[in-house]
Amino acid sequence: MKTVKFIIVALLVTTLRTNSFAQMHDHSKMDMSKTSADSKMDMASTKTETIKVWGNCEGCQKRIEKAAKIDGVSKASWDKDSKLLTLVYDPSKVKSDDIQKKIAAVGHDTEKFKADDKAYTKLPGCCQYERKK
Ligand SMILES: [Cu+2]
Repeated sequence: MKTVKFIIVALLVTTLRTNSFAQMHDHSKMDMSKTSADSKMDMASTKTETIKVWGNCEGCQKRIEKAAKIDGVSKASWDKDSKLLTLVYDPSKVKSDDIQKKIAAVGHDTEKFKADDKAYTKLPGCCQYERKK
């Protein structure tokens, strides 16, 4: 009788262990699928926008892109020929206006905001683009 009891207990313990391992596996699978679902949601919630930003040269490009890359902005790329800034950002974290204000603060006019006068006059000569009225 003792042996039979021992076997039953041993079987129970083994079964319980297997179950808990299986559960752990399930949890990790669940977490992984949740993470990938979340990143898919992030992809879906980004917005791409092109705005005009006044400037002249490569120095302007660096300044504009640096100023635009605030929290929530995943891409900022300005073209000195077309004067167009392509932004990819998360509209739940940051607004286009906020990004444009940052660019205006470093001395560059945008579609919506006029550059800070002091910042503009401090720009290197090559960067002093013709300002809009
Ligand atoms: Cu410049």
